[in-house]
Amino acid sequence: MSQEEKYLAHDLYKEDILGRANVSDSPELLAYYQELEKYKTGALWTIANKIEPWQPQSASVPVLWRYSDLREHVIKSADLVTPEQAGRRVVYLNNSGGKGMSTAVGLLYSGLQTMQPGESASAHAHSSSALRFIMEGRGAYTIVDGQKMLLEENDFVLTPNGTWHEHGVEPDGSQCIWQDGLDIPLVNTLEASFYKVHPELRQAVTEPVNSSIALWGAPALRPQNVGWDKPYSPLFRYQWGPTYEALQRYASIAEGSPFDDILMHYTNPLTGGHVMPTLGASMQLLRPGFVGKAHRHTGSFIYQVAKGQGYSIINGQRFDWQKRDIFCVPSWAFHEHVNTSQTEDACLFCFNDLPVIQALQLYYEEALHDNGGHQQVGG
Ligand code: 1HN
Repeated sequence: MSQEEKYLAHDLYKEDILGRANVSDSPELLAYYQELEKYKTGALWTIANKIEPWQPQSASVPVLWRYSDLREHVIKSADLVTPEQAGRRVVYLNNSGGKGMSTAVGLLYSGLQTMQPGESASAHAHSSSALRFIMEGRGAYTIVDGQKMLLEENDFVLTPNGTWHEHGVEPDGSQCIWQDGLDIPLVNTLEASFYKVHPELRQAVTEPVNSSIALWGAPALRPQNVGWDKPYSPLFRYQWGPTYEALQRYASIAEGSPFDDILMHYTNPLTGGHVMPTLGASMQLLRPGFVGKAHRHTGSFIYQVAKGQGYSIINGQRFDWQKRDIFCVPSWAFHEHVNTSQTEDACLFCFNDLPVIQALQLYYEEALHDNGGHQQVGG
């Protein structure tokens, strides 16, 4: 039996505290603890069971953020503050389990940002990595290290750590809304955050518009004599059209995963690996009538419904979703997805901390075996 299987086979709910801390308080011990506190120390056995849980204990809870609830509030923010005042005009997702860290789930941040035609927000750079998923509106653009790219619905866009980035909406566009995803809680937890504002507030566009797609966006083709030595993908914009086509082609020949049906990861075209060192992302297609089985794994996941409707059961709670709704799956939470339409595909965009989890050898996964592989709702 591998070490991983041993962990997973362990009966986690057995009242077996043999080998774990089990010390009752006594006046003598309490005095001893107070004594230790004076020297900024403590007795490990008073906290050991808490800091060494049997299995991952997420501080986050499963949440569904309905777009029908959020949209009007996001739009209203444009009447209340300007991008100049706010820096970024964003309504962030606050997972009540996140305890003051402004996390959407685990160590991931997310928010909904809006900009109006003709507005632009100043350029800045930070050690957090960021991504965007475009929800609605015409004419949005992002400039990343001198590369301007135009953004359309369901496009997925990178702003890797350390890059100068700014956003705006062309004067002839419409009010735009997109989802931001960042690793800020992770970088802050690692106490490694730097942030700077561009000395000229706006950066010059030094490359042709959409140049990262022209260079790196062709399937399985690599431009000659173009170098790239950064630790993140040279492709900054992943367009919806080719992504959806790729999923449909894959679906036409594959049985799919019993948990995720047809899932593809956005990759760095040079390495085939994750798009950025700390953030990964995927798009999955649930074919009409797909009923997924339940599994759980480590890592934190934020989903946005890019197309269709259905529901997910997360740790025994059912969340019905439709296009533009956002939901999270905390680490080690059982989850299963269902496309309730018998005729239309459902597509789920997802971003996650898998690059970190995998790099640290912390990925574990298991299927639910009881009850035909499905959770009991409310259980
Ligand atoms: C940021 O840089 C953006 O560039 C959005 O649009 C949200 C939240 C926290 C820190 C930096 C952006 C952010 C952010």
